[in-house]
Amino acid sequence: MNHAIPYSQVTPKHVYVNRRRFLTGAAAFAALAKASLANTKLSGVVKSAYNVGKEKITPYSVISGYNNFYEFGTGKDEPAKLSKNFRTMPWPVTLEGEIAASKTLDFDAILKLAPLEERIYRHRCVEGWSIVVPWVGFSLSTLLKQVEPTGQARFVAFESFYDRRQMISAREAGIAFPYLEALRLDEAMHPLALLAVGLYGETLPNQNGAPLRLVLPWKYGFKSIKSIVRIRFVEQQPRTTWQSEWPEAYGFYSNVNPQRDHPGHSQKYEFRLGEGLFEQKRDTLLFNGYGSQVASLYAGMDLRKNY
Ligand SMILES: Nc1nc2c(c(=O)[nH]1)N[C@H]1C(S)=C(S)[C@@H](COP(=O)(O)O)O[C@H]1N2
Ligand SMILES: [Mo]
Repeated sequence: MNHAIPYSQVTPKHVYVNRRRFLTGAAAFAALAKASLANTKLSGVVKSAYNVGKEKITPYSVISGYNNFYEFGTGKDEPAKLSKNFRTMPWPVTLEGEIAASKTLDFDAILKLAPLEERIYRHRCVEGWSIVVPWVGFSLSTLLKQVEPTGQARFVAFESFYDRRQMISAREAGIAFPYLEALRLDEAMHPLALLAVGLYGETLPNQNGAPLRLVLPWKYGFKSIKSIVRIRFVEQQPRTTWQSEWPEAYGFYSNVNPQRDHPGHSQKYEFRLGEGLFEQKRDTLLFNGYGSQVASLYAGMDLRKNY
């Protein structure tokens, strides 16, 4: 476990110091004026048992500079630039559907539901790159337990925020908005499924899905939906964005599986970003290496059919 590595060891010192902003004085005023709490230090973050082993944490500049967030552009460098003025305050999240009573919680209330944990997770994008991220958050189950599902609830559907005035059009992005994702209820309740509110000890940068997003480290990156505003408990398996766009390439489960290739990308290998000239080609692992924790969710299922 390498959670004790100080960030100052993985980020050049000047970057590390400059990024620090505290919610006091001028910074608080600036945050309010921007209507965003991005890059604000999170206090009381505790260590978690859910950490990858000896792998190096990817530098902050890579995690926050090379993104997929189509609502803010399809180029990897675009989300960081185009999301600068994204308004994430206030941020109500609605839970609805097959539950005893709908409930809306603001981001501030969600932050107080449980102690914030740092969890260092591997992330594998279907495009063939991977990163190691020190997320901050708590299990998604903590939020889902705020409501009482009915006997019909079998899946949980997630919807991202979408506002044409702040984001690009579906036509420009080439996919429909709002971005939709979904999980089986038992997957959503698995403790590894993370509701992330920060990284590197601070609130999420807008480009990484501020103010809150999912992180499902055993699945391909696109399942980890960003900037969530609606969570719906349903009986039938919901349609998801990428499955609707290209069903042969993107299945409902999308568990990382080196034996099941995407038509356009091999899933056998990956390149770890941020390793400079010596970026290593690595073998991709089944369930992205989280099999001992999650494989039982899929016992008896043919993983090549249920991709
Ligand atoms: N709303 C929304 N969520 C999204 C995406 C997106 O385009 N829109 N891209 C997905 C993809 S393909 C990946 S790899 C991850 C990237 O997360 P990161 O930029 O924080 O590394 O976000 C996922 N969540
Ligand atoms: Mo991705």
